[in-house]
Amino acid sequence: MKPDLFEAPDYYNLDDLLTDEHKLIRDSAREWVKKSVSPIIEEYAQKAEFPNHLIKELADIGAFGPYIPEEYGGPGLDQISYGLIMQEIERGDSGIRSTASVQSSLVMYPILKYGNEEQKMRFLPKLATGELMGCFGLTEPDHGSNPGGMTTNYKDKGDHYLLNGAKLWISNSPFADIAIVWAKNEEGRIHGLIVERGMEGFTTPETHNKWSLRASSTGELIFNDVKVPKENLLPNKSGLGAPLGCLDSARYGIAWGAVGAAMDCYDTALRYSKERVQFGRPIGGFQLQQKKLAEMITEITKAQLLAWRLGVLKNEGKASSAQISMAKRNNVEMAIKVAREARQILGGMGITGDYSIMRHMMNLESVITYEGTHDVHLLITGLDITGLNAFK
Ligand code: TGC
Ligand code: FAD
Repeated sequence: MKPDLFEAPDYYNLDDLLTDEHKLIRDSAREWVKKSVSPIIEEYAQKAEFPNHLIKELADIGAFGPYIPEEYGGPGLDQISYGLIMQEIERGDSGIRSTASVQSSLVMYPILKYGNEEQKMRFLPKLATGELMGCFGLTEPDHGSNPGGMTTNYKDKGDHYLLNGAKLWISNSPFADIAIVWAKNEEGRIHGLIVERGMEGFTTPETHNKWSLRASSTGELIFNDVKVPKENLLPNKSGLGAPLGCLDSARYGIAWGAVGAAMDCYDTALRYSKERVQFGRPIGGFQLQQKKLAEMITEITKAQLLAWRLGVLKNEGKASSAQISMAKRNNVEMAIKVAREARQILGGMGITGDYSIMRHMMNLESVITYEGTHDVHLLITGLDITGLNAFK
């Protein structure tokens, strides 16, 4: 891959909206991506392997649970800091951002919000340092967009719970030490359980043959009469709203992350358009290429503003689930469109691994599907504005 010459586009001076602390956090994540992600990511994506050696470094830049309070081992940052870290990591690769999102919003968040004090003290500090890695099991082979239909279940056996079922498409499952698993009890009520690697009957086979998110490890979670200690049940929230609450946090991070991927594609295409000469002049001088670039920076700027405003609402505790859905949907679609246009500007070179664009484009095909598909988020907006539920 070519050297990383990334210069972040900031067409509307959005830096003026950030505090010095935000900029410091953002810049250190940006530098880390340049130093540690860009030089190796193409190779890992090509061989379809997660770069495990980045785990400790991700923890060091505060990417695991940025908003987790210091008393539980987190850095206690605000939501805009969390968003900026996700933006910078996804500027490098969506798969690396996935690992950070899952650890932060889908593993640490449910333990923080729904766990008891003992669970928080036992797991959160080690998750913050990457000593423990986690995954989140909601999706099942027959229940993706409709997780409420899940069949994974547990029975009360007196001194333990007995867990059975299967989860599919689980980021980080092949190497995770713990899994937050959503399962129904005998009354059909959904609860979260902390399932630990090594429990008998629990396996995590890897999913191969992905054309997307290749530097992220994806797999299954299979539970065959797994005895889960009673103290591993998350006691403080039940029902589908519990896992969906975690998704709100992760979807928020994706709204920022997708902007990072788009910024990288735009910056690469802009630089290329000024250097590549055809018909005796840089292709950036042709109106058709300028149209692409001008539309890209316009859409990126709008998405940056949406993410920032959502961050302010999150900090104030006022962001609704539907607002988060709108930002996730808009910003991921924007990023895919930017990636497709940027790839064309590079002509044939755009399909090679010498540049990041094709990898981003392929990655974003997962990002537009996971954490609620593009269609599902549209229907959430539809429900919010009409009051009429298209899912029922
Ligand atoms: P519905 O009847 O609407 O709601 C059930 C209960 O949940 C509450 N609720 C929410 N709570 C918090 N946050 C949200 N976003 C919420 N949305 C709904 C709701 O108030 C209700 O509470 P209660 O107390 O009345 O019971 O549920 P439904 O069955 O009709 O489904 C609604 C729908 C389709 C929107 C929802 O199921 C959905 O979002 N489906 C998409 C599934 C999804 O996003 N899966 C993601 C899996 S994890 C993943 O992809 C990780 S990838 C990570 C990575 O690698 O980065
Ligand atoms: P389906 O739900 O079968 O949807 C198929 C199509 O039907 C979609 O286009 C969808 O929009 C459409 N559709 C469905 N319902 C409706 C409707 N009511 N109206 C209109 N159209 C509809 N899950 C986890 O739990 N944990 C993870 O860590 C995780 N990581 C993932 C990593 C990757 C790389 C991928 C690809 C997925 C991951 N997922 C994870 C699963 C992801 O959340 C699901 O793929 C997603 O929710 C969609 O479910 P599905 O694939 O079963 O598609």
